[in-house]
Amino acid sequence: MQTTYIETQQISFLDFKKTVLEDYKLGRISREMSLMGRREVLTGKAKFGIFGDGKELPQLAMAKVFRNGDWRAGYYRDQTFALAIGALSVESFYAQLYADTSVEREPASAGRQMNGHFATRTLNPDGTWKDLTQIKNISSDISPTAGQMPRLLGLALASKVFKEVEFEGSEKFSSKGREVAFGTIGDASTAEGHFWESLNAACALQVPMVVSIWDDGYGISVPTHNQRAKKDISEMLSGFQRKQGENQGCEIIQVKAWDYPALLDAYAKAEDFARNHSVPVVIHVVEVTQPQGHSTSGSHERYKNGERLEWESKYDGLLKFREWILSYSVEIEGSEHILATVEELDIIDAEAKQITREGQKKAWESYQGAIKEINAALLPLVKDLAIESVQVQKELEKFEGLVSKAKKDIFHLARRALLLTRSSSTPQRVALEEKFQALFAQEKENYSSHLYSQSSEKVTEVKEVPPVYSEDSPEVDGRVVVRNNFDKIFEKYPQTLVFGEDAGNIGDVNQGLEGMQEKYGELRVADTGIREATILGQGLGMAMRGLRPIAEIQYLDYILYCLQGMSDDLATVQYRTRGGQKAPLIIRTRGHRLEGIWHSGSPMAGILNLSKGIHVLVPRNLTKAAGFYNTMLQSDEPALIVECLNGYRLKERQPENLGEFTVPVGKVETTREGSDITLVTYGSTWRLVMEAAEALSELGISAEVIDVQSLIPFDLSSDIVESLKKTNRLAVIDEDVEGGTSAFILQQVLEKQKGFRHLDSDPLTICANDHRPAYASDGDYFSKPSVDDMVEKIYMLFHEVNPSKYPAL
Ligand SMILES: Cc1ncc(C[n+]2csc(CCOP(=O)(O)OP(=O)(O)O)c2C)c(N)n1
Ligand SMILES: [Mg+2]
Repeated sequence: MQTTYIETQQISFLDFKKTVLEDYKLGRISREMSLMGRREVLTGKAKFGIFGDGKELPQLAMAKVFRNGDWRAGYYRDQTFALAIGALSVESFYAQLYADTSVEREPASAGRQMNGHFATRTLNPDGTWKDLTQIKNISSDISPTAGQMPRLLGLALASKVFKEVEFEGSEKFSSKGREVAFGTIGDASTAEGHFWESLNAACALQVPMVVSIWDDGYGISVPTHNQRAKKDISEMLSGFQRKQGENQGCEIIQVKAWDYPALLDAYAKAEDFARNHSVPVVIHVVEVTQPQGHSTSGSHERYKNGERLEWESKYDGLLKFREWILSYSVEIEGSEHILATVEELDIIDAEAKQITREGQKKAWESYQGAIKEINAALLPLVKDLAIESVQVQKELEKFEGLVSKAKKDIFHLARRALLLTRSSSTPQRVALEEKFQALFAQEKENYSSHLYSQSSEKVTEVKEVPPVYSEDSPEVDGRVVVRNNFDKIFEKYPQTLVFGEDAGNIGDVNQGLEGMQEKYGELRVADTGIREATILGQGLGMAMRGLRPIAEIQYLDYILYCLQGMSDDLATVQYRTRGGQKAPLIIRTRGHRLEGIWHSGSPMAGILNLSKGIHVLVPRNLTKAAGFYNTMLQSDEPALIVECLNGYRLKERQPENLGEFTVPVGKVETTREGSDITLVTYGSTWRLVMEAAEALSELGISAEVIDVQSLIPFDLSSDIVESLKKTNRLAVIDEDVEGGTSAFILQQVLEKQKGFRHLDSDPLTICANDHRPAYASDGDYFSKPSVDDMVEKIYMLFHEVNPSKYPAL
């Protein structure tokens, strides 16, 4: 038996005994939480439960080496770890199981996430950063399996960056890069590409990352030998093993989930590799059990045979731990010392049960208490109304017949009562209406706040600083404007760094970063492998740790590789923690029309729809793009900035105040005034629309052109409808497919801004064909809206209105 860790601790026997028994107790509490958790779901008090039973021991060992300032990116099995580092209590565990919306009682997600989705709050209530070096940090979990891995890479890489980068306030984020990022993943989830991509990148970058694989042999019902090339993931990973003298690869440690001393040893070794040598480590924890099966959704007896079930009960980690404690004895100065007797452990077991029961009861009472408060506020008012309405009385009876009452039931009752008494204006109804509105607004906040930042650094608070031009402002290629602006950015903000495929040495494929690596070094201006999902994760993790990364995705067409992470992880960071965490990552990419199927796509609607929570900015030229970077760097929010792929060689006047001027988000720009029709567009198509407007003017049609610039947020001051009030006609021109971004723009303008009230003609959309854009200039002409298409379609709108003035084409 390996006992190196224990031996090297050089603590007194009494302290050792205390630690072991505390671990045993915490393990037992965690197990009771799982057992009782399942019962809470099966008796209908909670909707769904997923627990960490069987995984207690390795998590206790992991917690031992997890220090203040460290980070975890893991998944739903880690309740024991979260308990052990003080990020979870019995009460907060059950508060999450019940979906309690109180931040105090359920700090991980305020009731927004299923149970088992852990997080610590890295932000103060006003959205400013806490001192992250003084706390143990859990980046908020997400449900998509392996989705935590790209973020883990970024969390680990940040330590490496902080070894060299310092800036005002950086001491709140890192103690000179000494922090380790710990990851956890299930065995079956190692079949996901994200796992391999992240591990590959970590091994290439040599980051302080320790990934634990909880190998319980199953992914829900599917045994892992059906999921992988080889049954043994350690064997598969052996090619990643670091070789003596090489600065690549990782260490792989295999350890049994029920072997307490070996686990302590494994984690101590792993910590040393990662913290002291910046070497990534995989800990393959084998012989893990799952006493209650996967989740409350099913029973594992359906897919595990008798032999497996018997083995699992024999090799239960806590049972083995108990056996080990009871068998441990050591001779000190002639007398034998033991850790505990059976009776002592039985007492601990009973205490664990008691503590769990009490915590669960308290959590339930608090959760119910909040609902009862709403009931107490609304029910008497509904009862008052029931006196004047038989129908309300009936609704009330239905409500009172419900076995359990959730918030939605009382709100439904109040809304029904208000609806049924709509023609009454008695003081009773007024009282109910007022109370209902106030409480409903509170619940809206509970369930819908923090999709975007609510801090004083939210992007809409950034001051607009127009670009300044002088007579000497040079006309340069667009790429030079953005490059020179990046130069100012890197100078001004030491916490910024950019990375992507070809972003370093050659200064990106369009030289928008030319010379920046030479000037700012390979850490801040870096090349990466071709691995968009982890480029995104790299940025996300670093942004969570106070850096200001700019993750470059080489072309918009390839953003689909990281759209999962954008959508599931980045876009939801603030929302899923109810403002407890943030990741102000900027994603830089270039796209829209150029050449060929995968170099001129503009799938903006797909991106928009999947990324609510991330600002989506579509500047028409590189000066505007530069201004957006300057804006976003002053805010604490994430954004996607799509540069125009065909704009790098077009001439632009370079502003004098590079690095300073800002382009406000959510503000449209009218780039041509007109009186007959409003043409709304964005990005690369804008130049063609301007050409079309010129051609239309020759046909006697005066077109106003509006560049949206910012799709999310969209026209915050409703300027487009103001234009419609004047022109009474609307065309949206967009190189996305039909019903794509143009549909979004129409919904915003017609419905939200009530633009339909001002239209004298049908609204028109001019979009790309549904197929991908064909190659070369002719492919573009026939696939995307051309100036000819625009002129003809818009002209025909006027023909419909006045055929004699505008004869048919
Ligand atoms: C991307 C994705 N696919 C499918 C699921 C549904 N799902 C949830 S857990 C799970 C099994 C995961 O097994 P494993 O990684 O071994 O972890 P374990 O639950 O065994 O600890 C699956 C398929 C998911 N959450 N995410
Ligand atoms: Mg598994």
